Amino acid sequence: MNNVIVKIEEIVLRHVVMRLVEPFVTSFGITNDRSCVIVEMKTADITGYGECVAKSYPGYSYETTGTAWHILSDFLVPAVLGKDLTDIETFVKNYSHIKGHPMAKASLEMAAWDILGKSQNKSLSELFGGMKKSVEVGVSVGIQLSSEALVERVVRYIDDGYRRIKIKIKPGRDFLDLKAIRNTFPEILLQADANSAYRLSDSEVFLSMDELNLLLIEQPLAEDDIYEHSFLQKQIKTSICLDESILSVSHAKAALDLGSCRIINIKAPRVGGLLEAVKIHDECYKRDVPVWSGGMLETNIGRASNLALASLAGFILPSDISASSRYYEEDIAWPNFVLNRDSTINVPSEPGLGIEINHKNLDSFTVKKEVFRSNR
Ligand code: OSB
Ligand code: MG
Repeated sequence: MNNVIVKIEEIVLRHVVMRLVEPFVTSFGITNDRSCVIVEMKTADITGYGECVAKSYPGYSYETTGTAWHILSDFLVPAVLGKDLTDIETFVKNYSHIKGHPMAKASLEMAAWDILGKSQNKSLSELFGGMKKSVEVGVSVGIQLSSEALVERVVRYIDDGYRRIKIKIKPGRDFLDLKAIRNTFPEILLQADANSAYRLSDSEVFLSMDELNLLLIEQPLAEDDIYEHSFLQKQIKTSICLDESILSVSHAKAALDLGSCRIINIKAPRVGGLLEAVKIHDECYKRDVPVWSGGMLETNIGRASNLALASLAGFILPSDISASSRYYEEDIAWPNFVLNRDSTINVPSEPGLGIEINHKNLDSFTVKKEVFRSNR
């Protein structure tokens, strides 16, 4: 289908709230119910979906479900409504003058990718040039009540088939938690995520972790401390991986040039969308820097997007993309992603995101809805 002009006729925003199968505790707080904004974008023939991963509370970054709703409804949706969707580069130019708010932007872009894939009869993975049919994954384990409870939780995830464990850490719940897992599982692939809970003056605790044979330590210092991470990386043997600090390909270049990290966690929503995420992948691939896909407790919509991205060749470390059942009892889209016996999850191969909306569940989890129609 060449030169097909697909006008964006209508966009529907939904604020969705879903109960997690168990609370998720990090250094920045506890999540019981996860909020997100679901974007539904319609052309005459095709509907695409996107997920905005901003949560109800600004603990991971400044964006929230509320700010995303504001930025989408007042600025982003009006900037694209009535426009022709020809390719993603042109699509993002419609709102490139709007500063910040990467998660809001990424959700709109995700819906556009879904439409483009469906119109060209190609999966997102095919559009990106992804080679893998399945991707290696692990599980991200929240802070538990005690080290013993943590080990018990990890045992059950390992029984489920996860071969890589990431645990959340914070000051006072770090070395001993990691040591308890290492003692029980001397061989397991193990890593820690601090979500920026430490200062450079805490470097001693990270030095002590050098004996634990960790794959990586994720985002130990503040998100605006790319420079300070370079000093920490010089002091410790374990590789630092940056998450919150990397909002664009230029941040990635700066962090790698400075020696602030040796690994990058790529989350398309954190960097404004899949287009920028692929650019960061390409830059890292060129430099032989390993990347993996992070997660934001997505529904199956965002999970499909993460799997497509992680099918690219440079995603050589296990990603935070767990089976659907690790997150929600009931999801808003099919398929339910399952863990294969080799700790991998299959990449969707159907056109676009490769998912189908469960309208009954979507409606029942929606707490607010607004329809925007083009008058052009
Ligand atoms: O820092 O990687 C993170 C979840 C919410 C916010 C931040 C993070 C996370 C996770 C969960 O670690 C990963 C997942 O979706 O499985
Ligand atoms: Mg992280």
